[in-house]
Amino acid sequence: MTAASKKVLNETEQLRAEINHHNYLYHSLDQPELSDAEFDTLFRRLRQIESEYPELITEDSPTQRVGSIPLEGFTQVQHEVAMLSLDNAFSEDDLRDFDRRIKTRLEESTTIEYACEPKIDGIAVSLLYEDGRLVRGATRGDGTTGENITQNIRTVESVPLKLLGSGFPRRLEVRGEVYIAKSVFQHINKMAEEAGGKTFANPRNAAAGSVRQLDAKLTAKRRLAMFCYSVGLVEGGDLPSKHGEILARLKEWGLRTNPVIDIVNGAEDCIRYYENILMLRERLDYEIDGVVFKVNDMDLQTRLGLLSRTPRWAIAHKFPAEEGTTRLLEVEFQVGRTGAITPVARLDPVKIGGVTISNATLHNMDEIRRLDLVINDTVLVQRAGDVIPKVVAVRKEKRPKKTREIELPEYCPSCGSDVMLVEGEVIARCSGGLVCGAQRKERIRHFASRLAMDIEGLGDKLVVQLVDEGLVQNPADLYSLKVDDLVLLERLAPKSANNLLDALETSKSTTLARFIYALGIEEVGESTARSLAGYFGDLNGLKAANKDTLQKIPDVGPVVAVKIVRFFEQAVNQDLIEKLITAGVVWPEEKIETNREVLSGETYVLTGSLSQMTRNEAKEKLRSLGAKVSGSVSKKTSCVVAGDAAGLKLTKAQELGIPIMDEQALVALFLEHDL
Ligand code: JCF
Repeated sequence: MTAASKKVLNETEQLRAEINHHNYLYHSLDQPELSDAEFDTLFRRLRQIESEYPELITEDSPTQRVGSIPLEGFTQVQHEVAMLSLDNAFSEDDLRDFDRRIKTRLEESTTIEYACEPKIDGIAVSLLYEDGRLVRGATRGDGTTGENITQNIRTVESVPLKLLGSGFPRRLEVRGEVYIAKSVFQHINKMAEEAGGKTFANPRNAAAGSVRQLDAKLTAKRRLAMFCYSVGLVEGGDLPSKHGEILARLKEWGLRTNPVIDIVNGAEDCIRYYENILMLRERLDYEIDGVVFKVNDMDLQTRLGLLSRTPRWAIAHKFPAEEGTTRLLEVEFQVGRTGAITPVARLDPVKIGGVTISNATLHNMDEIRRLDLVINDTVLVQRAGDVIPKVVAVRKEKRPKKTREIELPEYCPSCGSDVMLVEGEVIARCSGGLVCGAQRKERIRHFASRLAMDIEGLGDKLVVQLVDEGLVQNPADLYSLKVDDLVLLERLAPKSANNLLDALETSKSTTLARFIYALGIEEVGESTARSLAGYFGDLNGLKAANKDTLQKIPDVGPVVAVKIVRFFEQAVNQDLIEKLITAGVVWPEEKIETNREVLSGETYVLTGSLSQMTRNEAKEKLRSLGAKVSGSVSKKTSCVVAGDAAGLKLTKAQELGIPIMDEQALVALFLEHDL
């Protein structure tokens, strides 16, 4: 082997600096300037040189993030400056009290300046840099003693192995939160599920597990990220006198800080910040559980000092808890419109995020097995936005002696027909079809619902009564109801009976899309129904379509196509449609969507954030114009729609010379086609 020449040495250093710079642009600033391919080229070149001249490899070379030898265990780390935790505020008043305490203690009557940031729901870690090189990564542990997780921290691409620029203290300890992005978490769980492995209950658990892997190769696969939020030990150098400026300095040195950090004055502005972040929460790709406020002036921080475990100068304003623990009282099985039998948890009522929860979904029997759940278990329940609460974990250590297994019923809890388990599906179904009262009720309820036939006044309770009294067997029977039938029902005044008949009459004039949706074909939701109506223009075309024709429609795949064909093959369904039409259900002829020729055969990619519509709206409209919408840019892409802060995909499109349109142009395109 020849010794590396001066020229090779220069190139190596040049490559490392370039890679570090682009790594920083991509991972810390989220503003990449290179395509993945260009970045890879640099990286591969460096690898090649290093394999030719192994003596040139340094610890902080960007190729050296993943070590090869798994550890036997973690060693301990003594934090030279204790890693504190934060006191919590649970209300606006708690926050005002915090502000008042600070002013009293400082004998200050003027407004206090606060640095505000989202509180990341991850794992607190410490990074130690000596002469700008990462020499140690540690967990917080109990605040005094943590674990040495250097080899795992090195795999985190937003953590620089070497600080950029200059002027950093000789020894600098940076602290922050390591986490897994929501999108990455979903991907990890999906892969684990497909491989039949263990899934994680939430991103935080996944991050905690990843940080404590003995084999850094596994950690690397978890794609951890980090936001830095403060410094600990500082030796041999000075930092600015404001917290916000320190963070800005960290950012210059290549460390990743949160982009929505703000500096505000006084408690009321802190409260406004909290509310803004709460609104932004859903849209962030990482989980947060509140916001943190810190006195911005470091001298004031020093004057305020610390309590035993928490600083007096900072507080976490927590979001209302969205998880709670309670006891599983019973599991009941509900029969849906298409006969799907779903286990539902009946819970000891518990308040979660201000809402009392007494039911939660369990999806299917596989989920119950995965959770290893038995009756009387203590369970962790999660409520996200307005979706149905779900049981996410079992507190095994709290399992009482007296428990009972949860078993799938052999017979339908509604009609007593056999319960079937369809091959390849995890969902159990009642085999009773329209004999099953529960299915009939659900089907009628669906038929009458707002986005279907929109029969006002036909609520759930009334549907139950009508079916139980034998007045209505199928949706078409609704249209033969008479006042005399209705007034016999309990609690239905003559006036309401008349109103219902009027509503039934009104509902007969509908649209083809609503009618198709109301039929309750499995897998045909409201938007698919609209596509079908737009594509065929009339019911006969749809009835006669085979599965190949159906699959030409943008949101119809092979599974849906088969369900549609089967639906129209069945005599009961043909009969139902006939009866409905005879009863007088009509719709205006649908204009066949000529629109779908507009972008037929083209593939669009959306990137960045849109301000005038949601991504889903944009996707749906593009599809209605006949375009395919894809997630990644390739030579086959026809056009990239670049919203705000568009990243890699935009770069890639520019490189490949693919046409790019901005949101304005997209809006114009939609307007042009009445969308
Ligand atoms: O994001 C966080 N979880 C977070 C935790 C942010 C902070 O600024 C913190 C923290 C814990 C302690 N600051 C301290 C002093």
